[in-house]
Amino acid sequence: MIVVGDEVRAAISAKKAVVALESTIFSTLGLPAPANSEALARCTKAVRKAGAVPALTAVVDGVIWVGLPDEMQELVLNASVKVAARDLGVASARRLSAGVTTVSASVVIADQVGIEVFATGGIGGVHRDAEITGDISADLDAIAHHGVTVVSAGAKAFLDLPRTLEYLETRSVPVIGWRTDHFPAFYTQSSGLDVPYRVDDAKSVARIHVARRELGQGGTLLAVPIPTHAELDGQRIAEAIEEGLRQVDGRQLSGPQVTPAVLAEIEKATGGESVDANLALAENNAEVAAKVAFEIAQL
Ligand code: PSU
Ligand code: MN
Repeated sequence: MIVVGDEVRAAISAKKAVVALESTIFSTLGLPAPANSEALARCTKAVRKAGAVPALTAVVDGVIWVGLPDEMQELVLNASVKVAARDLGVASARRLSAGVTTVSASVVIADQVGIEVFATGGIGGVHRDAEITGDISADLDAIAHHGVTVVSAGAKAFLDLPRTLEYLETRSVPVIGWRTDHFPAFYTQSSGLDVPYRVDDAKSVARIHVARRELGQGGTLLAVPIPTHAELDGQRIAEAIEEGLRQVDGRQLSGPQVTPAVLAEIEKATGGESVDANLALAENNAEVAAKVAFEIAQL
């Protein structure tokens, strides 16, 4: 069962701006405590400040929440069961006590209740050894399939970014650079790869979103570079990623375990700098998403 929180339900019926948020990033699978609760507070505040209503998604006692009530947020911060799109139905039917939603699950939920904009830090993508492991995040297909504009700082930098862009092209997802011609690399502003489209204001994103909605096409990826003041040194983060991947490589991890393990190792290798960067970019994405949602609501 999907339950829409009161404030979110009112906003949807009044056609006001709403921004869906995933919860994996706010659990310890995404960020270490207490940075996870700080991230949640900063993102929800940023959405409100820009004139939209935040709608946090999560599973609690089998209920798929969108607009999780504040008093239940503690459950999300402590949860360690990752719920992707494939897991949603099972989590609901089996009354999972507490589960955190990924991008793929959140996009499914948002679409189902009529929320058209979603924000996160970085989406999942094609992993670097995908030709061997077959590991391609379900986030990509979920975005392709659901008419939600997803705002992120590109895809996580430890992924295979060129292949991630190729895959998005194959699935007809337009990747739009927010005030940039380059695909961001999460911790740094540019991966050096070109994006097919650039926009410089929220209204332009809203127009593209609405045009795709009229066509009955799927989602759009708005790629927002990390703010300049929070950007990490490219060389240093590249080394930390190599180190993180090496650490995880020997552990025979697969499926949903891979991403949280790599994130934790990168955090270690950067001495926590990656966490500060993650907070800053997630907050910035939430703000941009709210502006886009606001403009969509005007059209
Ligand atoms: N962004 C972060 N940290 C995270 C994630 C995103 O900064 O933990 C999560 C998101 O929930 C995303 C998921 O949907 O990782 C992708 O996991 P996988 O690679 O297993 O598809
Ligand atoms: Mn995977």
